[in-house]
Amino acid sequence: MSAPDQTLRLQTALLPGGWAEDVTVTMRNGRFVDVAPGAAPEGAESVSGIAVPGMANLHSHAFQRGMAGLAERRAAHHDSFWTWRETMYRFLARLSPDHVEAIAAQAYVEMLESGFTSVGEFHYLHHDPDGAPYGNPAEMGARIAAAARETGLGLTLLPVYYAQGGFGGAAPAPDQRRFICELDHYASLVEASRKALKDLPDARLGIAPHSLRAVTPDDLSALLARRHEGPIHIHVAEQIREVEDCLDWSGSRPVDWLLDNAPVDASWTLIHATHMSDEEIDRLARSGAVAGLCPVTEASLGDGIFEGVAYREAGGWIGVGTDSNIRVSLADELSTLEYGQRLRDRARNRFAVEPGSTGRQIFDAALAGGAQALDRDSGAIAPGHWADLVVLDGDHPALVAASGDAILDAWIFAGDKSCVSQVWSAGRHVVRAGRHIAMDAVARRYARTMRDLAA
Ligand code: NGQ
Ligand code: ZN
Repeated sequence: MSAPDQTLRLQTALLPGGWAEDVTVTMRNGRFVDVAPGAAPEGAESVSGIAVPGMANLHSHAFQRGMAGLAERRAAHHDSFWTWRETMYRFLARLSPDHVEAIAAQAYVEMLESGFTSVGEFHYLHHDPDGAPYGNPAEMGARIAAAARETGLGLTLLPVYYAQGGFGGAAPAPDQRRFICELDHYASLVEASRKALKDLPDARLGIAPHSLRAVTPDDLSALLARRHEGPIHIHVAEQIREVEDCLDWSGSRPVDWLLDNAPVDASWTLIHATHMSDEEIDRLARSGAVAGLCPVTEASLGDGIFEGVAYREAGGWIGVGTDSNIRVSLADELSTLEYGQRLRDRARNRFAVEPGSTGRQIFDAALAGGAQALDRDSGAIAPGHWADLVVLDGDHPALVAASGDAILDAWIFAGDKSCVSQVWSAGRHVVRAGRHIAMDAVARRYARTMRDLAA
């Protein structure tokens, strides 16, 4: 079934060749088919403002949006990532499929409104509260797909394989029972996940061994041997304790271990990769894999600061993700990424590898890495790509005096989601005048869900 072509006349647009005025773009079946600067055909819908490619959010745990702000109180003598994780486990213990769908829809509306047009959902909440599979092994994945469908956000679903509680085959803890799979069950979960995506034309399916803490080497090999296509995501080297435990267990640091024991290439995304030696930085950069950075969450959880300057100098790929969704904001992810480098180095404009706009260089890097990580034809306003398009309000106070790359500097460092006026994901026009078209219904259901969970 094909819809009629849609033609837009963009006032200003960031094209692969640079900034252009008066650009006509034609979208067909969700993709750009024609992009022609300078033309002004009759019947085209005129779009004022500044059009930029939509960004991939390469790492999300959507359900965690529902606990945003609830772990910001001191509980232990030494609050840490690990005590946050206990809070997170307590929160997820009660979530039903309806809860997950409602929370994911709210998170996805917020992603779109902030300028993300696709998400990599790193999805591990598979089973019911007792740890028993649902009738449909991908019941929860189907709810994620429903939230993507309702909101129009592009989805790369990454069903997670989780089997052990810690390095060396440690038994999983009781509060991890909703995640745990045997290899055969996981294979049926992946197949059921594929079915759950069948009505989403631009959806992709990948796999995600959760972390080296959660998967044995044998299981990782078996998983990779069974896989035929799609991206592979894994958490790695987020916390110092994880590096130390990995050294105790294997004699290697986590990124080294993975590079030595798995065929890491451009189809891989290593989430966080916060703690790397100089050698690991170089090796990861050369592998062609994407480092999936989640700067707002990494700051929130006290993970540490990614070695961005050295990694970028080595030619490494990066993308950004909203991870815990404590704040869902494209501008904040990119500015926090840069600010971490500045705070560490006591210097400015660290992420730019060349003289010139930091905003433009971070934005370009995250566009390319994000598209690669999600296996999504996106990241450029160009024929053949999904029509993932974000229009910024040129009259917004943060942007009003800016032109060219300075627009991106202003949006990322001085603006926020209020700069975003319109968004299309794969040709679906879901944000208009700064608001998602389903936002009222989604927000009402989210409010009911949160009150239900608080009761
Ligand atoms: C997650 N989140 O899977 O949601 C993890 C916490 C873990 C982050 N690492 C659980 N940020 O890593 O064990
Ligand atoms: Zn994560």
